[in-house]
Formats: sequence, C-alpha cells, structure tokens
Amino acid sequence: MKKINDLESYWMPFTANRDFKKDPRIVCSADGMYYKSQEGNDILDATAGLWCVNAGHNRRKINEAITEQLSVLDYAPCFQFGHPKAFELANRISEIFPEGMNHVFFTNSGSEAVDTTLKIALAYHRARGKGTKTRLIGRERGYHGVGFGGISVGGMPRNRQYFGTLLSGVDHLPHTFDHERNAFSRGEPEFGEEFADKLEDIIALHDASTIAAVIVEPMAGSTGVLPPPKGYLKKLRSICTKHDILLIFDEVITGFGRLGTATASDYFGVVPDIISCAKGITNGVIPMGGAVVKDEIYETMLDEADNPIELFHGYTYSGHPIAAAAGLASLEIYKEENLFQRASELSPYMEEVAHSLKGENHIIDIRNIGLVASVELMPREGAIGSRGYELMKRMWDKGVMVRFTQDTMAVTPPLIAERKHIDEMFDKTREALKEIN
Ligand code: PXG
Repeated sequence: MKKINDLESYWMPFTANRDFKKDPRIVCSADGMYYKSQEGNDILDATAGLWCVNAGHNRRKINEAITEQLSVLDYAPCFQFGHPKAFELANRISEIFPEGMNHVFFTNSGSEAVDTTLKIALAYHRARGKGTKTRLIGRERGYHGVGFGGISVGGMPRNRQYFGTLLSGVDHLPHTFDHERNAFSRGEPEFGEEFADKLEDIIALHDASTIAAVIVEPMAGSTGVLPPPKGYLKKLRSICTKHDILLIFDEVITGFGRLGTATASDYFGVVPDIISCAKGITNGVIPMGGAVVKDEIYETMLDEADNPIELFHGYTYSGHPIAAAAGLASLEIYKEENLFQRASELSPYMEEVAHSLKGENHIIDIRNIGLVASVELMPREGAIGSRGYELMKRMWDKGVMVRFTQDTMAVTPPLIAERKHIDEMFDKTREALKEIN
C-alpha cells in the first residue's frame, strides 16, 4: 500500500513533476489573502489561486451557500430538466455582462467554455443559412485552454506542438507584443492598433464567406500579460462587423472584476458577440464556466433550428446546482463589497509599485492593466524560462505565490488585496531578484 504522502501517483498538470516531487510546494489551507504551506508558513496569494479567487479565500458566504445547496439538491440532470439556481445564476450574469448578452450556456471550465463558443459560432452561421462560414481565427500567443478547439485557435507553441494536426481551417492573427515601441507601458500600450489590420489580410486570403469567428483574449493573460494596444480591439470589432464575422472575447481571466469592471468588454468599451468566462464565476471554489451570447445568436438558433433541440451540445454538469449556488454567492459578494470598483481603485497603486522595480536586475519590461501586473526578465542564454522558474521558487521560499510563464511573472492578487499586500509582493520580488543570477 502506498503511503498517503507518496507524491508519485498524482500526475500534476502543467508541472515539472520530477522537479516538483523532489522539493514540493504544497498548500494545506487558505484564508483571505494567504495560504498556509505544509510546513506551516504563511504564503501570500499573489495569483488569486490561478486568476480565480477574486474575493479571497474561505469566504463564509460561499461556503454556506454550498453546504445549504448540498442538503437541498445535490445534483440534477440538465438535459431536458432544470433546477432553479442555474436559471437564477444565468440571470445574474446577464445583468452584469454587456447589454444585449442575456443568454448563458454553462460549462465546467474555461476550456469547455471556449470550445462551446466556437461550436456555437459554427452552428449559428449554419442555422442562418451561412454554412460555408466555418473557419476560426485565433491569435499568436493566445491561450484558450487545452481542449482541441482551444489549442487550435490558441497560439502558444508548446501547447500545440505535441498534439497532432489540431482543427483544420484555423488561421491566426499576429500577437500584439511590440517590445521596441511599448516597453514599460502603463495600461494599454500606445502602439500597435494596426496589428488589427492583419485581419483584413486574412479575410482577403480566405474570403469572409468562409470565416465564422475571431477569438481573442481582450487582455492576453497566460502568455505573460499583454494589454491590447490602444484602439486595437475597437478596430477588430469594426472589421468583424463589416464582414459578418463573430467576435469572441475569451474572458476566462478578465471576467468578474480582474480589470476593475465586470468584463473587459466593459473596460475597453467594445462589445463582442460571444464571451467565454469561468474562474471568478464561482470565486474558483467549484469548477464552472460559461459561454454568454448576444440575444440575436440565441434567438436565431431557436428560430431556425431544424430540430426541436437547437444545440447538440452540453455537459453532464452544465449548471451544476452546487456550482450555481457557489456562483450566486460569489456574485453577491462581488456586489456587496463593491469588489470590482475596489480593484479599480487599487490598480493605480499597484501600477506605481510594479513600475518602481524598473532598473532592478534582469528586468526588460513591466506591464500592467487593471489589477494585473507583469514583470518580464531577460531569459538566460539557451535556457528560456529557467530564470523565471528560479525566481518563482525563491518567492515561494519567501512566502509569496506568483505565477510565471517562462520568464514573465504575473501578479494577479485577489481583489480584496490591500496596499500592504501589494508592497509585500513587490518587495519580495525585489529581494529575490537580487539573489538570482
Ligand atoms: N481561456 C483563458 C483566457 C484562460 O486564461 C482558459 C481559457 C482555460 O480555462 P480552464 O478552466 O480550462 O483552465 C484559461 C485558463 C496562467 C494560467 O498561469 C492561466 C489559466 C490557467 C492556468 C494557468 O496564466 N487560464
């Protein structure tokens, strides 16, 4: 029999398993802004879990909602049957998402949410008699989860290269990172609106009659935090509208307050046709995601369906009662505590503190927007990511959990963070930077 603390059987995701298991970083409890490690150390959560614990850890309201729901209705099927909380949560989400986006299809994760948006886009065009519109356009450096749809439109090479030929009929916009012109920008970078013009080239190549949708993260998160250049998203919107192409915003990270607004759509003043969301929808406590669509898409699908069931898609756990209860409680907390506005008010402070690191060892760029900041390090010769990995481990030893993508650190704290927490995150970064070569 294996020992309880044998680490071998669990194959950890996106982790260097061998290295981790030699020197594990294990958290055993969490409250507010802090985890507690197995060794009993307080670990400041500078990542909101994985961009999801927006209201901080161990929120009694969510815990109680889940407990209560368990004893009332633990599970209910969602195909051809319903239960109240899923409807209620969809209504609450519609209220805070952009106007005219009043229909929510529930999933269990961001990856499923993304794949759902892509499938809806294809089915919608077909329903309206435009079945030749099947191509999907993603973007280099995009992250849209790990389903085959998501990695096909995604643009992070390692997430794609091991997995065969992916979906056919996919093309990619160029990414918007322009270090030479935009290094150390605050908020949306000044230069790069014209990257959106590449969409016109892609359309010229394939013809709009073959293109269903363009999917982008309004702020690219996982690739290392790339706020969109000023005017870029508006331009994408207008090109998509002009050519009858759906615009999908993947708001798995930005939904529910990360930029200080309910959605990035709100923040940038650009309304897409479909939004994928997850993470903060339940404060990360119970897995859940969703695809939120414009009324016109929903109505068309229902009006034009060639079968009583208008969308052949869904998951056993779509709108799961426990997740729905957690979602409702999370949205109540966000509202009662005005957490989106709070994030917005804290973000100029985080911007200042983050940019005060400029000039420290190895730093080649600092970017920020909303309650997101990133610090990019010069990679070591021939060992991309090793400097970042070492810094992450140092930070853990100092009691701060941060996320790295290769050599770029992302600081994305829960929206309940206070100035002292922001100070601690960047003070420790400064210290750790002095200790690594
Ligand atoms: N879309 C976006 C924009 C995401 O950021 C997903 C889809 C997939 O969600 P799920 O729930 O299937 O994981 C994500 C996930 C990081 C990091 O380090 C980001 C994510 C996941 C893990 C790590 O930035 N985002």
